[in-house]
Amino acid sequence: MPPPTLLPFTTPGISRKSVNSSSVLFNRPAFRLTEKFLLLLVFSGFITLCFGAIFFLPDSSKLLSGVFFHSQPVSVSGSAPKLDGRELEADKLNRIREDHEKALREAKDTLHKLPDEIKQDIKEQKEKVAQDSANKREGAPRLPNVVFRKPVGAIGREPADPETRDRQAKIKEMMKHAWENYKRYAWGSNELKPLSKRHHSSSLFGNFQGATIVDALDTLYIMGMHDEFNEAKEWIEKNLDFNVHAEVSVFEVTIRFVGGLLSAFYLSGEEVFRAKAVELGEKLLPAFNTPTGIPWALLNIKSGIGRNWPWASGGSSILAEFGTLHLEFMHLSQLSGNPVFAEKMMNIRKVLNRLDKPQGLYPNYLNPNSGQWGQHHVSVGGLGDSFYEYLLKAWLMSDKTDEEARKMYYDAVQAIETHLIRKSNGGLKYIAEWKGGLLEHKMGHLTCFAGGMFALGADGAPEETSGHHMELAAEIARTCHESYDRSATKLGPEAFRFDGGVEAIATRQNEKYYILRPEVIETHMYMWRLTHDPKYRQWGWEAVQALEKSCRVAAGYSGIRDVYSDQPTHDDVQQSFFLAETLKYLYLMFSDDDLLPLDHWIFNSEAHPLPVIRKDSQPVEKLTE
Ligand code: DMJ
Repeated sequence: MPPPTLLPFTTPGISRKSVNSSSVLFNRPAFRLTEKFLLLLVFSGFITLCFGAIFFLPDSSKLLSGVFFHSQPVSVSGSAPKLDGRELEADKLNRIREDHEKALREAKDTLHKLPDEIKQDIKEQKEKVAQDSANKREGAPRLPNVVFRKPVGAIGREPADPETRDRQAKIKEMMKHAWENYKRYAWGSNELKPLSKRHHSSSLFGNFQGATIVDALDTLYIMGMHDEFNEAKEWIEKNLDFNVHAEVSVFEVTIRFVGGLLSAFYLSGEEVFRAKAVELGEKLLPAFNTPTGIPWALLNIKSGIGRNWPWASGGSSILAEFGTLHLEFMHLSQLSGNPVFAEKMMNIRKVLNRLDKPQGLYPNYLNPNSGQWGQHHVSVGGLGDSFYEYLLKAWLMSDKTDEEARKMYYDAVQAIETHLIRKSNGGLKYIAEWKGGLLEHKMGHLTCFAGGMFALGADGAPEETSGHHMELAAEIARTCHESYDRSATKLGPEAFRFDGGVEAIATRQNEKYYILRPEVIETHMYMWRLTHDPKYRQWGWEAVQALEKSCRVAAGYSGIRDVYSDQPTHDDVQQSFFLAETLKYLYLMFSDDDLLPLDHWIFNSEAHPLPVIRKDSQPVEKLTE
């Protein structure tokens, strides 16, 4: 047998450095068992002596802090006098005493608290821990803590009046029909084809999935459809993925996905919605990498490369698209603590304010490279609409502090009234479109949102014009109702005209369709809330009956191709905005005013409610480590 070596053979993966000295010592043949035992006794005696000495020292606190924790004396300012040994010791003892006293005080406070307050404290602590761990999840953005406050008017009561109650219940049943069929036939995809009973994909969302789920979240919540809300949340947690090769519409993704997620967060306080909204917001930021900061319309989410719609005048960005991000982006800054989102918005403002406006009007096209207007087309409908809406709502959402937005809104309305608003021979007021100085006497279904906007803005209108704004709102609401009432289906066309002897009627075949759009109902909802004139509820109810008659099919709701036909054919698409907007506005119309009260919530362009950011609010704490 070979004699044992001083160093044992190393095994693979164990370096020489890792071989510990005791194995060296105890493998030497020179030590027998008794000698090893003696050595052990000596060692342990020595160690006991050392530790004993520590405990018998006079000031153990000094030793612990000075030796183990290496604490330095804290100086309040650079000029503080240096403390000698005794003073240092006293200083430390003082601090220990203060800590003890503080702990005692907190314990006393806790004892004085009511059980509910203690429960609330525990809940807040738990939420903080959950939030910290959610923040640390891989891939999730690092987010500061937010103080989540119980949302105002997120849950409504049943209306007292039996007829209103029944009507509200009917609208909830419509939501169930739309949701359950989407779930059965198109779950996880963007939209439902209710006749083909399969999914519908739209290029607006690229490879993003689940548009209907995200768009419907807040409607499910306010209708008290909690099981459905939770299954939607679960899908979002597991499947909503923005790491895909996808060219998306920056505007559509912002109003539907970011807006839907933000509202779901503000209503439910569920952290997943905030994290997803901010993650998506960050992915949209490369769209602003243009010479002017006016964002591209389309963005490849993976590569960060943007471009504009090929049909848009000379490579321009669209007013209603880059002008309809403000509400969501302000809230992204609010919830992430990152000012970059708000900065992008204020830059858009700056570019717009530097430009001359023809007759005070904003053309629909703006080139993001040159910062110059494209074609001088002006519209309060498609391509322009929600830009004006967001000026007013930016002011309202800022707790009426954003004076610049306020001025821009009322100035724009004045120019619109002077140059675009006309009255038909039959006495209907309408908003025409303006093309290089010439009026086109057509009004889009999209333009009908303006009635609600004028009503919402009436209260803050300058120089006692609030009555005038309200009248204008009522006239637009009436005209838009006429466009419904003059059709066979009692639903309105995509666009209606006031020329060639007609009023409020579509004359072109390709303008006769109705795709479940909300704008007319949206205006009726605002008019009801702000005037309580029962005719608006009546008009809303007529729309419910018309939807049931012409758009409801066995597997959901579909748009129709011709509102003037007794037996319209279906387009086979259940748009996500039908669940986000049309059904939500109808439900609100048949609810009490304290469900999502208008002085607290601002609806984004997709009807997703966002809270007013109060002057004194401080929702984000410092970043958690
Ligand atoms: C919605 O997606 C939004 O309201 C948008 O601002 C314009 N149109 C559709 C619904 O018609």
